[in-house]
Amino acid sequence: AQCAPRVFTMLRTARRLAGAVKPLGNAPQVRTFVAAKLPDLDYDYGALEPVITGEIMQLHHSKHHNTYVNNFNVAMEKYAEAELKGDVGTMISLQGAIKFNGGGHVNHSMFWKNLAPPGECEPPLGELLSMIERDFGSLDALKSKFAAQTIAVQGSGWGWLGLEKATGKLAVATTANQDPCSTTGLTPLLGVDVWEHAYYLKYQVLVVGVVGWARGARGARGVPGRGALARRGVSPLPAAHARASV
Ligand code: MN3
Repeated sequence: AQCAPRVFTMLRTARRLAGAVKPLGNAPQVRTFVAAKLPDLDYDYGALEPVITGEIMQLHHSKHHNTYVNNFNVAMEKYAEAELKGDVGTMISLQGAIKFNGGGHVNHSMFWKNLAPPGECEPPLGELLSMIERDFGSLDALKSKFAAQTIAVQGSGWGWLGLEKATGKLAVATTANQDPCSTTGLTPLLGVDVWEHAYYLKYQVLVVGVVGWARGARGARGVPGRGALARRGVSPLPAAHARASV
């Protein structure tokens, strides 16, 4: 019974992801959706070197992320067919694939925005820095907490810095597999991929350094206030490196 609300949330998320589900014409109502697409990166594959190699970036984006996108679209098409037929058994059986691949798509779409070339990274400033200092003590304390919790993820998953809407506080969280940050109740600000494919064998240990905050993303008016942060679903605001060390 506990799973039910999650499933519905997941399906709503999946539908949002896939675009509006629009009835076509009058009757019969045919549901369709706009297929998810692999987003372009804001930088070249090699732009994050020497922190992350161009080869890893290319594989991770063009192969792994693209696979999540394709599998998500296939699952959503099957789901729409099953829904039309009232085939509840099939609809239920597809939910795992929708959650995994839809989550993979959402998570990676944000991850690319969280990364920036080394020369374009700056520490957080303004209200965001104030919030970090208020909620964690200091930026270094946030980095330590983030690294400790993220490295402790068993198997594969994600580390998150998110905003707790009810309290307006920042918090660190982790999720397993490709579960999106939204499953923790936090609005994601920054996510770090803790899947082996994110750094491959070249990097034996992932040391999470929440390093940079993209200069360009902060905009002319500086760091957005708490309200602006809270309204962001997938925020391009903070950019971080998952700094990998050999
Ligand atoms: Mn990945």
